[in-house]
Amino acid sequence: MLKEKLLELRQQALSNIDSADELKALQEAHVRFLGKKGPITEILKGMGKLSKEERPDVGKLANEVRQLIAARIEEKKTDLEARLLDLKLESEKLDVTLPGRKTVPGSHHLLASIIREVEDLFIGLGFSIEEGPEVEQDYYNFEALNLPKDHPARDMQDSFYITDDILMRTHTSPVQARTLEKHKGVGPVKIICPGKVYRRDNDDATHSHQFMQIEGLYVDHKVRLSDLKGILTVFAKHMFGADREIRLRPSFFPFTEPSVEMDISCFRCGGHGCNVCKGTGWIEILGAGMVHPNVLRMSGFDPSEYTGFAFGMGPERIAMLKYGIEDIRHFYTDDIRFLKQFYRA
Ligand code: 2NL
Repeated sequence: MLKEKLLELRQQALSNIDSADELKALQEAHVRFLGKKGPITEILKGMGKLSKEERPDVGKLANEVRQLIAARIEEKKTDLEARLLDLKLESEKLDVTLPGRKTVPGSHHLLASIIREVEDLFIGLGFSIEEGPEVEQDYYNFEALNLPKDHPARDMQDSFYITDDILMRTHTSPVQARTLEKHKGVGPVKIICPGKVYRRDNDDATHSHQFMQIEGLYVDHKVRLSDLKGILTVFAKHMFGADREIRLRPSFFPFTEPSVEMDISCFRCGGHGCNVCKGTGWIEILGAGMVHPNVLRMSGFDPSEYTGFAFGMGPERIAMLKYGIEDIRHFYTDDIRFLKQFYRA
């Protein structure tokens, strides 16, 4: 009886082990057949109840069956482990001879390129770059620039106010006022201030509530309008071609006196008249002037000792003219199809 049971157990166990395709199934077979509560252990425990004749045969067979099952489990385990390792190696195979993934290098934004181009020129002319806060005090944004409290440019309608006397700067001029103040009445001050500025505008093809400005300032003994004219001529030729001419027209800014508007001869038609210059032969580029004595005085410079010129331009306008861009919003919506056209521009 017991012998038959053992032979049957052996049969069951071996077929169980053979069909196991996971280590877990082998473990289960081990517990089930050879565990402390398993059938073979039970038989071996019950040996004492057997007759002397039966005992050696059953004992021998039980031990043989146990050893056979244990050996088969061990064998199958080695086998399974090898197969699992093969699968893992296969799935993690790495072909080091494949070509690498292509990464597309980035490029400066067109406006950054324009600003750098202007900066490079003016650094070459002895100017240095100054930066300042975009969240600015009313004093530096307006007061110090000869824009008194009742000036229309200070209208809530045109500026983003944070508090009654703090706002998003509406131009980069406050950086220049701060720099003048820092120099404590001693020149020269020769700077370029590029940066973001903010105005309350409804965005359209020609308006953006945030845009860029580049301003320049040169304050020293005996700086004259002819110095401004010379510097602007160099600038016009550098940015728009060596055969550009400039002209200055009278204008008005609260912080300069006299004030001028600078035009360049049309880079498209050379001055004969075309659709770029709207038939006039001239294109308006920037505003400028001699620093107002009030501005010098408020920043600690003596206007009887020092004079200076200043100018301000919009990099967007320069880029739009140069590349025929028809909508200012292209600069700020980051459509890759737009940006890609100026790759390394
Ligand atoms: C324009 C005109 C201008 C200035 C900016 C300036 C700054 C100081 C003193 C005097 Cl601290 N002037 N800046 C002067 C004239 C014109 O910008 O149309 N910009 C786009």
